[in-house]
Amino acid sequence: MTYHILDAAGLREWLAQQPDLPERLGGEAADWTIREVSDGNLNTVFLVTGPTGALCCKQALPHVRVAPDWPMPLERALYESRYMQTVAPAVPGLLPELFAYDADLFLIVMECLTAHEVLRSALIADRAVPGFSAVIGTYVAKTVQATGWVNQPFETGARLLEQFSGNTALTRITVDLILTDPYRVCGRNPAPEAGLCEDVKALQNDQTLHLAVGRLQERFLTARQALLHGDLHTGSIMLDGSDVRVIDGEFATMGPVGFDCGLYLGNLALHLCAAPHKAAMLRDEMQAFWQSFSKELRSSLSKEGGDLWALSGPAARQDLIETFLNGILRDTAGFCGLEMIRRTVGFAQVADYGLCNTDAARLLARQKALQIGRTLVVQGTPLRSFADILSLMGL
Ligand code: SR1
Ligand code: MG
Repeated sequence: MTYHILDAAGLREWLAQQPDLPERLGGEAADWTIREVSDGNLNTVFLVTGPTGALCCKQALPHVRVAPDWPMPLERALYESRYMQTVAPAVPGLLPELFAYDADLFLIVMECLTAHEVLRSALIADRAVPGFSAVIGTYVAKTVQATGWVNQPFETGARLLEQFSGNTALTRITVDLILTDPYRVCGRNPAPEAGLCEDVKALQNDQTLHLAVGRLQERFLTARQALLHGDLHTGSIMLDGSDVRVIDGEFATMGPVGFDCGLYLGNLALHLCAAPHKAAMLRDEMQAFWQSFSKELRSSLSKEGGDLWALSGPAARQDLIETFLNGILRDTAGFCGLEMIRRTVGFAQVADYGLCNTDAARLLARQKALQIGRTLVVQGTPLRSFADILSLMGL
């Protein structure tokens, strides 16, 4: 079948012709309810419900869904399905199950997380059950163990580089939207609210900041430490009580581990700026993230398996581990800061600011995010522990 954009009728027809999928739904094609629930910036998503089961169907469009005049290659669906297949064995139960991928329609069919809610929405509505960040910390560490150079033979990394380095269209989005646009005059940046104009100008003229952003650009594009999710914000995570799932791995690429950590923490920190009364809960979540991430990673890095560090005995290996973790800590702070800044002044802003009741409160929240973001990117003094990141956030 040649590529065409599916509507509910087209999807019903396609599903009915598939070998196993109709069985999951039960009944006849006419019995299935199909509902479009597209919510993200890029793709269309349908939930299909039948008498005995449900499916989530996600199709790539030839353009950005929320900006139809912005063309976008379809292959992102291929990379998302590849990411799911690559990391699923390492993080069982933490991703939706992948049922099918259609290479002509650029269509992913996966487990329907009917009872789950997007973490960002759950946070905004005060419905998120604390404890989710520890799961995400473990998730990131386990994906590093499965795809990084310390625990796997170098051939694994070489294969992953080959499989994901073609994901240039989405890497381009990251390079532009996170690492460049917020710091220059750019038509994609929405006009800032009146009170924020001076702050935006300051971002464009801040040479010290630009130098630090340059270091992070270099880290993102040249440090191929492990396979990243690449867009691990609170909109890419779903919760049902303590059942936590990571979705939307279409930005997957080999990169610095601190990128995934930083994006996740940056979105919690943005929520904090918009809802400062939740500081204690968010501080606990951030700490739980880092604790579970670093504990799991230390434990896997202590084991041999890759070609890296193979010559070092236990004591020397501990030194290597701590140096490696300190590098991740530094990157985490930097990417966290970049995420806070781009989600405040760039193309893809966050709904969390809607929690502010007045224009003045929202302006203050945005200014706070920019100030913390800058501090995390520039990092005046060397960071030694996660407590240093919390302290740069004023926590
Ligand atoms: C054009 S895509 C804009 C943003 O949405 C995605 O979720 C990524 O975060 C990307 O930067
Ligand atoms: Mg997404």
